[in-house]
Amino acid sequence: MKAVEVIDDLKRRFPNEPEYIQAVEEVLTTIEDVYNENPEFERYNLIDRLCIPDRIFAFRVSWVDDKGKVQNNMGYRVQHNNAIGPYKGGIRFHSSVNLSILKFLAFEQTFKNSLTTLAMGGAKGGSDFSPRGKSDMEVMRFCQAFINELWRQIGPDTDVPAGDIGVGGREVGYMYGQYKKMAREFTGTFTGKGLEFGGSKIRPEATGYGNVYFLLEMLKTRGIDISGKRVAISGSGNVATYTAEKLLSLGAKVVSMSDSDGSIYVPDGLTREQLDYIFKLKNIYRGRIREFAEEYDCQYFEGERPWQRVACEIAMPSATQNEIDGDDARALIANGCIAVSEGANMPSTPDAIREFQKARILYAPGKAANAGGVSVSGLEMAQNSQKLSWTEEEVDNKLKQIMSDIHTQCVKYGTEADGYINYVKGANVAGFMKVARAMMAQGVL
Ligand code: NDP
Ligand code: 2IT
Repeated sequence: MKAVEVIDDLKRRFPNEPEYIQAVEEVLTTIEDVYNENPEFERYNLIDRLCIPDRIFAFRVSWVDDKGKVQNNMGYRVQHNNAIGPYKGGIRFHSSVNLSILKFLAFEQTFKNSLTTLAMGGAKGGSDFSPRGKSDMEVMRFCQAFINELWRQIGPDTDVPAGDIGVGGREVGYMYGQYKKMAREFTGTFTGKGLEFGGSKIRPEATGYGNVYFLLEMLKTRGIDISGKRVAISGSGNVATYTAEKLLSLGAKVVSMSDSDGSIYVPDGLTREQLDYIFKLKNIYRGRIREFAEEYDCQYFEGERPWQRVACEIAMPSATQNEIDGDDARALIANGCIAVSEGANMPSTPDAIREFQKARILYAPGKAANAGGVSVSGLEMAQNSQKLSWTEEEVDNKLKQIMSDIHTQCVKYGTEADGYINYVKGANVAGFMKVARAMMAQGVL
């Protein structure tokens, strides 16, 4: 396999899917050597089968808004690969959602889920519906209409969706409710459910906590203590807020957060009370981060991401894809950044990744660092199958162990001759090998 040839072929076949091609390129260029050491992979044309999703569902979602007007959105589910377990991955509701973005996310999810050590295949779904500015009833009607189309394609051992951007506990609750009504079964077909109906303790916290656990493992390789370190976080949603909470409990300083309108800068670090304010602002009042700046009279950069202006030792991008470009990466490094751990999926552009690796700073890609979320989803599935629920401590301990195991895999497959740990290569090779062996064993499907 020549990575460039496969990528050129995919570009020709899917010319309008830049995010998908970007995600594939990052993986193929790092697994090329390992792939070519196994000639049987090539005989089975494994690479094509691994890059192209097993199947994609696309559908129209029609629903009625509060004014009685009929609205139409697109809905999708990309079932990428189920070689090692049922299709598994979140659902994203955001105006930017399209097939290229969902294909990149489903592709990434396949390798991420492989790294978790649990039995989960890869999938992703979503819609160009934006919950922003919609009433609760509008969100409910949309979720019900979305599931009316999708419910036949999912199930506890077939495909298990969860949250992502724009899909949190409220949306999962509405979708699960409609699924249960249509399928006439009460099973663990969604994760991220409410605690009263099968949700797991620590699932809401898991992506943010897991990212901090992974960061601690990385810092340990260089003997660096987290206490007192300044951390720039982007986003102010699920992943960002629980990342911040865990960091504060460890004595680190969270100096920035953001939303799609702008970012705040708090050089001395957020207090616990200020973080609680952000949590309420985002989850209860569904407000903007600008309101935090007004309330606490701190610096606010309208229309800007945190990276250019903030002095920090650590960056934890937790908003969206391609939110750190080459210039941002250079600014971060110049301002003293020594570690980047990705809460979001593919937040760094290829140029930014090159800068981080060239500077030899600690850099963990999302598929390793943010795998805590889907890992606790896997633990939620296990609890649902057993019809038991585990304690917070049990789940948190398992999460810590999984993040440590993912780190070990990255070190095993990613350590370079000079001792630098290339976490991108480590995560891609480890994730790929498990899926590849399972596909080989199961024949041409
Ligand atoms: P939320 O919807 O809870 O929060 C998203 C945050 O990012 C919001 O602050 C939002 O701002 C901001 N944001 C979203 N899109 C953009 C954009 N295009 N430009 C700038 N800011 C943006 O989502 P999550 O916290 O769940 O997800 C954040 C990231 O983490 C995503 O990349 C997701 O794929 C990834 N992830 C999530 C997991 C989970 O368990 N939830 C697991 C693993 C990864 P605004 O309110 O203005 O839109
Ligand atoms: O990107 C991700 O890993 C998620 N959005 C979580 C997926 C899941 O199934 O919990």
